[in-house]
Amino acid sequence: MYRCLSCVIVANVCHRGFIQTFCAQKVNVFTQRKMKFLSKEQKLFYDENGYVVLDILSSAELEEISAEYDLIFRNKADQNLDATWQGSWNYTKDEGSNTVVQSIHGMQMHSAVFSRLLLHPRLLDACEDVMGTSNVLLHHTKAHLKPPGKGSPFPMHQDYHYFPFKNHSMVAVFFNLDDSFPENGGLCVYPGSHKLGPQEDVSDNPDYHYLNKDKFPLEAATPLTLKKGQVVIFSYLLVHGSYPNSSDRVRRMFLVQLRAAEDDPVEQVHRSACQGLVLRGVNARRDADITKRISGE
Ligand SMILES: O=C(O)CCC(=O)C(=O)O
Repeated sequence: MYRCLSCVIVANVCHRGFIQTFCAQKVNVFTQRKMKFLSKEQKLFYDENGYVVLDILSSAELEEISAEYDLIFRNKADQNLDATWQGSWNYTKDEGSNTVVQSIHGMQMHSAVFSRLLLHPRLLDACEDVMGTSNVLLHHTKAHLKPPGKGSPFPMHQDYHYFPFKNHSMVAVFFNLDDSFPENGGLCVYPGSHKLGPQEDVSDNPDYHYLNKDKFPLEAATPLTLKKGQVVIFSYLLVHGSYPNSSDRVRRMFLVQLRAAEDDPVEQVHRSACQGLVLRGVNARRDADITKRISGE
């Protein structure tokens, strides 16, 4: 609740992170939220470019996450982990090369290290700033490990096509567990592309989504060179992809997708472990209907 000069006003958060206020005089003004973690420059950079690179983790936190990540991947090495995207974009398959990206979803179901990370106070402060809401819900998590020399690329895409929401509040929080750069399969982006809105999905495979290579060639994207431990937060509308890992170094990442409690899915797709868990604030829309207690809705 925010107080106008002389009267009590009600505050709502719009999808761009501004507080819409209505005072007794029926004045309707937008004011910037008070930042908790981001500087004004970082917030402006995010609004303009659709992503921001942040230093959030301490080296002790990074070490713990990194060791636990390796342990989980080692213990699951005999399972089916390859998540290389399918579809006609996949030039590596056409050329007969055999790339892989090992993927484990729902890392918080494997270890409490990742459950704790989801509640990291500085991380959630940063997410509040970027998302413009105090009510932050988990959508899903995943880890991608691109092995040296044969790590799969990801075609340019918007995460939107996998799980569309009405107000586009969804962000990805991409933790780089290794130094990452183009040669070891690092991330690349089209800065500002989040402002274009949803772009045409040209995939010929219903389980994968990607954009027209002529409109968004991988070669024209901006590579992000990141230090290990750095976190990139980006809008699910940002056009992004990543390079093959042709280096002699591994590229490991952990990714969390978050959304505002005030937003609604366009359709019920991409259900996953712990979806809807309240990480910050409240979910006032959550039903308490006793008949739904088993289904978990
Ligand atoms: O692991 C990567 O390099 C990119 C992953 C990605 O963009 C995605 O899964 O949406």
